[in-house]
Amino acid sequence: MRHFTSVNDIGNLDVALKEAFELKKDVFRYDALGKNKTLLAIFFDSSLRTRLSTQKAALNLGMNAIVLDVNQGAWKLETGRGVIMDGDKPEHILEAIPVMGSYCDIIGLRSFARFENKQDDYEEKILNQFIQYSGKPVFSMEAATRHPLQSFADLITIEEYRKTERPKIVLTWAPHPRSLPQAVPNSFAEWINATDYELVITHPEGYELDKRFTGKAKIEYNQDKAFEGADFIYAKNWAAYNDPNYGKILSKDRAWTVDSRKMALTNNAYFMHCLPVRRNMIVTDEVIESPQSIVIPEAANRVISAQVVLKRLLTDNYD
Ligand code: AN0
Ligand code: CP
Repeated sequence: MRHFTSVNDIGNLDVALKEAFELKKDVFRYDALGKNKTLLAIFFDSSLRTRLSTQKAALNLGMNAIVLDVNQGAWKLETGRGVIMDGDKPEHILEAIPVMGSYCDIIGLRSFARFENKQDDYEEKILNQFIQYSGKPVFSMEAATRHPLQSFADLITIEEYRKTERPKIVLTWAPHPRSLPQAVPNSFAEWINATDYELVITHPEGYELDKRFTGKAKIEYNQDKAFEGADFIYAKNWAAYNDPNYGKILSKDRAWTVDSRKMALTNNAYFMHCLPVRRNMIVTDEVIESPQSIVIPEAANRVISAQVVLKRLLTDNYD
């Protein structure tokens, strides 16, 4: 594996999951693998879990980890070529990327969709510039269209909790006051579609996701109907994808908030969310605090998904 940006880079999922569970049993087993190797984790956007779990994964493998918050203390970066740089951005990303690459062995990048230009977002312009110009293996810590470390951790968690061979997994839209990217739901759908599990996606009309990600999933506009018989409820807000509403909020309807009445329609489903979550917008206090809520073990598995990915990047590029 040279770079990690989607489920396609991880190869056979059963093998990857087996590796994850082996690592989870003994996280320090490969603590010599990363000796004298440096991870540079670059954040264009805020993070709690990704920032900590990725550093912890690197430390477990014996790596050094350095972190850059681009918008706090670094120079503001121009991204467009041909721009006359007489504004507020003193540095161009085309110099910054190879400079950052020269200080490390592996780069982790967080750069959300900007919702300014759909094509730039969906072509992963920033992530691909890092791949092209850094000279180093790059992995996504949530890019414009995907959050693969999250989805991998989600799948590890589903494997730990599922009671049936082929669980019914429901991805439900829920309301939020701000425009959020489609990366988490896109990526979740893509990873679940790589298994043979049943995936149902429910959202208000107008919130359809890109079919390249939702693939064979069933779309159900009636949330109650979608919840019937579900084994896992995965809640997430996202902004509209379809033109002319790309990046817009079409609804803040709290009738879509996940509550106990809706959870009672399920097959005693587990509740999942990638976090951070806005209580009583996405999910009620009662549901997120219930014994069926597995958001904390889900977040804990972020160390494991990051560690599998870093281990493979180290082994395939430096061993
Ligand atoms: C981000 C998102 O929805 O993509 C990060 C989630 C991991 N969430 C927020 O910005 C609240
Ligand atoms: N789930 C997740 O990626 O959280 P952070 O945005 O806090 O990293």
